[in-house]
Amino acid sequence: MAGVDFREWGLLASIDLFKCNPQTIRSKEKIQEYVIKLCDLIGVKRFGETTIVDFGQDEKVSGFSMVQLIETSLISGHFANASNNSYIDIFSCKEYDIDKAVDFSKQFFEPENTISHVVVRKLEPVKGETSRILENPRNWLFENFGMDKGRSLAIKVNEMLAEEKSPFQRIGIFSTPAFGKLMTIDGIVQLTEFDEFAYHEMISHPAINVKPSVEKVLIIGGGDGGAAREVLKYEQVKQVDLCDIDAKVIELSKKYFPKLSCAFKDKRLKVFNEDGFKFLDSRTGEYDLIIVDSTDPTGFAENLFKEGFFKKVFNALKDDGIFVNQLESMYYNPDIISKSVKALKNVFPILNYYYTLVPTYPSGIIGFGFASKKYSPLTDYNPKQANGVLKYYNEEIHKACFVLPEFAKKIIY
Ligand code: SPD
Repeated sequence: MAGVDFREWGLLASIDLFKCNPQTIRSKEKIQEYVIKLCDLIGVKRFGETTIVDFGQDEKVSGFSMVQLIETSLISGHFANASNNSYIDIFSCKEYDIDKAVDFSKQFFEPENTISHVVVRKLEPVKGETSRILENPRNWLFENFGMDKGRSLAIKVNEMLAEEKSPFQRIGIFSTPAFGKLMTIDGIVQLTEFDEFAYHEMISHPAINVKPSVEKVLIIGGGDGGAAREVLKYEQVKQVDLCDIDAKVIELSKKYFPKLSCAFKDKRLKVFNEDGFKFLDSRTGEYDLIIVDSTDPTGFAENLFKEGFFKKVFNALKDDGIFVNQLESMYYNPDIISKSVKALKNVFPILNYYYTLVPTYPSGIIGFGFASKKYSPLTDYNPKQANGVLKYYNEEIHKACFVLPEFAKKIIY
């Protein structure tokens, strides 16, 4: 009977080092020094001389290749002059410390980015069986939101439809067998056709169904158009300003996500490709509702989670205005949530937190801050008719989504 055997007999580390120090990778002496020091550090014995050869003059292929036999197998390396990338493989049937090898390689070649893949070789398969273990399966997209803690989200991909680098971020569009088309920003899943409704309905409808009148709305971020589509389902909404710094997101959404980007055809929508911070500077007491539909708080989005920004939002809202912002997973981001909630409470008199279920986000759950100058989402429920069918939001959800488990209450209240 085939089973799982955890006995291991060999370790292969493939270390990819991107944009290394050009002088180091072009020096035969330095590569030799690297091999000697590496072997000493991880306790493997060199067997014979190091072979280091240059692959020719043509810059496209030129660069050193290196092979060093060791008593327990071999180490090889390829150093590409055209890209300044290095690709190192260390295979040994004697165990060694992979972290030490990776850290030393980074320190020696000074790359901008590093990826390491580790393959653990195990016992031979049961006689007559061919066993194939995919350690890093191809065509899977991994959102590594905590690899160090043993967490990752994997989604199988059919093909990459687009990858664009804007001045602000890297945007990817993929087709997937399970979730339809999918958008990433800097490797973070933003939305899929399968479950975007659960996010976009919930970032929009609860606030509109609390404040008696919502005519003017500002969306910061949200360049895919999903939140705008939801807000525009209400006839009472007369104007939606959408301020997304990155025109590329809008362009790609229009091309690949027609059901999201239909909002851009609505005459009530005005688009501003500006920095949300600066945009707010010139707005006072204007909006009934401000929504921040941002990516996670890394890079320039980080400021959207801080008190200085919340003060500007407060100032741009009418006296009875409401602010809703994307506020992460109560399971995986308690620190971000508690810091932002604290800052929101310093600015707004009423603060609640609610959530929705989105299977393609880490932990399958994502929350929102509901900060308000006057109305409470719990006691001022004021239902309104939205045009078109809603797939997630209804009266029961409105009442239930603000009810939090004990551990989340401790983070928020
Ligand atoms: N962890 C990812 C959170 C992404 C939130 N924003 C998504 C944008 C969809 N309009």
